[in-house]
Amino acid sequence: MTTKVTYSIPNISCGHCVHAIQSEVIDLPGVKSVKADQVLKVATIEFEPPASEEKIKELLESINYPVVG
Ligand SMILES: [Cu+2]
Repeated sequence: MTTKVTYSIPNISCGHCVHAIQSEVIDLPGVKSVKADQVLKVATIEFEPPASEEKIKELLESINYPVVG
């Protein structure tokens, strides 16, 4: 089952952030798509196991883009 979640990531400030998030998160096993938006400061991520919300949040925090909310 694929899950699609939009995360609020206030640290997104420019195109570099968008690229960094998209290229890092897509490498997580189970992640199907990643679309970050520098205006809305969100990332919409589609994933299935073994990826999980917890693993995605841990990864984002480790690259200095913590999820808020
Ligand atoms: Cu940036």
